Amino acid sequence: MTLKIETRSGVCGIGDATLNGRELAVAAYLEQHVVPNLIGRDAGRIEDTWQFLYRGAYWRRGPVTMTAIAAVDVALWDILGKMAGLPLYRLLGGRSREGVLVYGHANGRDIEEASAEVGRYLSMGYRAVRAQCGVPGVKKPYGVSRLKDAYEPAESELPLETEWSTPAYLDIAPKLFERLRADHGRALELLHDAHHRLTPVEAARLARDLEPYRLFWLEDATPADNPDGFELIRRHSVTPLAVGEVFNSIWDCKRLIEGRLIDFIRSTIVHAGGITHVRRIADFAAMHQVRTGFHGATDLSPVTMGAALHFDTWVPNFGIQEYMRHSQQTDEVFPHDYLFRDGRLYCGESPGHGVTLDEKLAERFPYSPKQLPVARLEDGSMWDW
Ligand code: GCO
Ligand code: MG
Repeated sequence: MTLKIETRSGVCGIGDATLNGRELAVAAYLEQHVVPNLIGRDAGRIEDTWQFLYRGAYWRRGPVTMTAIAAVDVALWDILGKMAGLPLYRLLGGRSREGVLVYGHANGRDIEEASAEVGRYLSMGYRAVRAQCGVPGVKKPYGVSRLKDAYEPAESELPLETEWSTPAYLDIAPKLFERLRADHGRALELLHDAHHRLTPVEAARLARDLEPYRLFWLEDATPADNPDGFELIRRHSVTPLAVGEVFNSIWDCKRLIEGRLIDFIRSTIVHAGGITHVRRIADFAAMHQVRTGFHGATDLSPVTMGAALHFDTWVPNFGIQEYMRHSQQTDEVFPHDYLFRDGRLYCGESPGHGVTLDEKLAERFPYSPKQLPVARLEDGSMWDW
């Protein structure tokens, strides 16, 4: 879902509005409730427009609202860059680093295959890799996909039913990382995503069991709806923790950050109110030694990737950026100037965020609704996917 804003003088900016599996809700929010408020406004009043859309709606926060606001915000920053003739990172305050460390996803049906995939990522030049593997006895566990470069978990019109077994997972996950360190050494950065499936005490146990393998981070170890759970994990382990891809506001992050209950904040531009809001989250995080680690699965569009890379190039407390490769079709619909070299991404120098939209080509790919899977325990109980 992409929003295009055009000024009276003919300058265009684009913003990503993709909320995977709930796309049309954001489209309706934009079309019916936001766009009519934008007509005739000064495109340069980015902060005021943000406050207008946030405070002015009376109903605050939530993924639909904050994704819609993000789309407007990013399109306005893009316009500002084009008007100033400057790349976005320069508007934010200029370069803090040359390139942005990224991680890709290696996954396999078993440990053997996952380790071979990590090797493949290393040979592509990655210095950091997220690793996931199949769980014995579990059909369609999280993170194991047929696609090896992109990652598109929303596969069917109605949610795919998948299975989950926490005991089997807690047994295999440390074995995976033991093997990866044995096969690939200590220099590589390794990451892992538990995708919200553990209780706090189970998460504490996993974080402790993974300590010998020095993870860069363990992500979404337990659902963050209740941030208190992270205190329990912290009491038992020094494995760094990352949280926040499903957050949409600084208020979701506040307790975790100020309590130093996490090490990396994952909330990214498209789902957390755009550059204007994520900048506040990053500054707040910096005060508590928490670094950024933006979500960057392929179900976030190249527009978000472009904007995120400018942000990552500027933000002082940068940690890492997730980077999965979009399909060739997606790359053609969204021409962009960022590039990957030796494990890092480099944003370009074109004005704005450097990503454009080929509207003619986009017409060739009509919307086909897909929802994310759901997960159930062996006895049929609904679980977190
Ligand atoms: C990640 C994420 C994604 C999400 C997906 C949801 O860490 O990359 O967990 O894979 O599951 O983006 O749409
Ligand atoms: Mg994740």
